[in-house]
Amino acid sequence: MTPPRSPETAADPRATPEGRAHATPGAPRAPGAATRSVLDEADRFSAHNYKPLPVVLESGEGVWVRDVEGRRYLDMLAAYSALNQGHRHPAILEALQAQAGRITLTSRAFHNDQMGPFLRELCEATGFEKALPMNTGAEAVETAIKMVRKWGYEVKGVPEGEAEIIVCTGNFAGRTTTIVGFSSEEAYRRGFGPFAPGFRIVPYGDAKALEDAITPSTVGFLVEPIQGEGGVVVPPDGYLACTREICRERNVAFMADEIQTGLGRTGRLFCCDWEDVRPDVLIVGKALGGGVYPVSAVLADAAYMDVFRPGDHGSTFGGNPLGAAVARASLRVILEERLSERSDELGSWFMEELRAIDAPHVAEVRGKGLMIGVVIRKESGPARPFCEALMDRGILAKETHHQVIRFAPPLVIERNELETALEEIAPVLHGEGVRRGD
Ligand code: IF1
Repeated sequence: MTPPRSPETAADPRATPEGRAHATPGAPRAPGAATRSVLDEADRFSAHNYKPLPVVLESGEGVWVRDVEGRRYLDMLAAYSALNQGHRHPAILEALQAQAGRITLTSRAFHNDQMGPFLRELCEATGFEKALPMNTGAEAVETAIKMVRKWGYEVKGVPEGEAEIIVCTGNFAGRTTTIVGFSSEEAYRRGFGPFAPGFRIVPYGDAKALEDAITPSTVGFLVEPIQGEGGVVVPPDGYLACTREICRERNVAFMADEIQTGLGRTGRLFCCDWEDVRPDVLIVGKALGGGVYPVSAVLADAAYMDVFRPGDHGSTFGGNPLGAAVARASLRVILEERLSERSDELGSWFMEELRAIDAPHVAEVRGKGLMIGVVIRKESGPARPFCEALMDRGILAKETHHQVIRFAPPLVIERNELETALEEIAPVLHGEGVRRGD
């Protein structure tokens, strides 16, 4: 792949002449000495809770990253949609640096001059009356669970301690023990019990199953509009609108986890917008922090949010001025650079191009906007070796759920960069350089 000469490449003598991560695609590339030493260090000192691709990144700009060997890669994962604005967006870095020069953390024992404007802008952008700022996605999901349970007891009249929240098979909402407790994935649960009660699992995409599962104790339905970790699973058309109506009829809070699908990823500001669905509770994170700082939030109208009283809930860093300043810039970039529209236009075109490859190893190409999953046929083996072959060709992507290659680049990507990506993706989907049986 000969990526366009960016100022960074031109200025950087280490860029390999052809810009490709590997001169001869397909030949397995042994990690260089610099890579090897970092991998060994991580192996020795880090918990082994991940199996990353054997690439060590040291710099990034926009959609391009560079490893410690000087090789350039196109980032087609965007930190699982936390980098919708691309690596080191100048406006976001500027906000970070300017706020770092003023004040970074106050705790919520005092006010600061960034949180109020941040939450106002976030409420204006999403159409909700109130927001509660947190840090990670899991913390925001836990916050939403606490809010909806308390709403159930104080407003809906569910007997204390009996609240139930319905979730879906294939859900992924974070790694805390409450959240993995309602995962349908054994690998996320094994060894971490006992788990919190009060959750019920129904098949994803089946509105009738939800309707049948609701009881007088049901206070909420927590759902991802598209399941990311579940394998980029798009529910049937109308599923969100139908389940939203069921929740309205049964006085159950419709809680949309848009931590990954939100902020432009699927071609609308929020994935729920595709079906004109306004959730009762909107959970956001990842790209809200612009790829430089963890920022998440729960949005809802006062009817829900006002169940929180001073001292009920919080966190050391939630609503801190540095994160708030970064989030204000991150949101501004998404809106002003029309990232949702870009995701829609480029994503539709890119998905069609991926389908047109018509590769023997591909069972399906699915997704919305620039949230795309390429499903590898079972008989072709797992998706991981395909991701390793893509890495050898300068494309960074990651498998999810064994068979799916996830393509979710920063939404600032240009069409010509996707065209160069396709030049490398096509041969790999035809099996070139894919080492099976590893
Ligand atoms: C990991 C997965 C993606 C999320 C949704 C809440 C959270 C996530 C829909 C929690 C986080 C991350 C977590 C990260 C990898 C990544 C991931 F593969 F794990 F499942 F994106 F699909 N809701 N997803 O996707 O947000 O607490 O992480 O800020 O844990 O490996 P978080």
